[in-house]
Amino acid sequence: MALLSILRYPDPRLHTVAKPVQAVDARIRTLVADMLETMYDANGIGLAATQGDVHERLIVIDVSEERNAPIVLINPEITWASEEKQVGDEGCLSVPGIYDGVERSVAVHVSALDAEGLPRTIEAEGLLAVCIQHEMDHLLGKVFVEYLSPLKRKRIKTKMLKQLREERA
Ligand code: K1U
Ligand code: ZN
Repeated sequence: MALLSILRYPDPRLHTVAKPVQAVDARIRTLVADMLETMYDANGIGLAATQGDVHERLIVIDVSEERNAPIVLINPEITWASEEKQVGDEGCLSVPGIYDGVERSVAVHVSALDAEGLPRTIEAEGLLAVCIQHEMDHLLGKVFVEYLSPLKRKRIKTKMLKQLREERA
């Protein structure tokens, strides 16, 4: 297994639209293992393949306290989203240190393939529903800061570029 390097906002590659996974084969199973390892190592509750610069429709999630309940969603599609919405604070491993409120559906239904390539459906609410919507946005090339005001986004971009410059100095 290997840790993936997580793309940092405002890297333009984060805006790539992911393509469907063609076959759940050994390459995809290795990618799933690497994404889970990377998510746990970074203390995240989710990770989209996009963040690892792999532009295929694959996300991993674990919202459990014990960090022992991984969810793998390949070619996920939201089949239903509640009209009821709620604003909650979100973070992103690609935008470290930034947390802000985003409005999301309170509940979603998702269909996908699991790590074995078998179809599965999930009826999610609460943090899991929020995380699924956040990760699926990544697959569409959208980062949560794009829901914020242009002024906030500009400030975040400046802060991220400064952080990157300092890390490289
Ligand atoms: O996509 C990612 O970068 C992962 C992201 C997922 C996420 C967190 C919070 C709301 C929606 C989606 C993270 O895991 S950020 C990590 C983090 O600090 C966090 C962990 C648990 C709850 C809230 C934030
Ligand atoms: Zn994110």
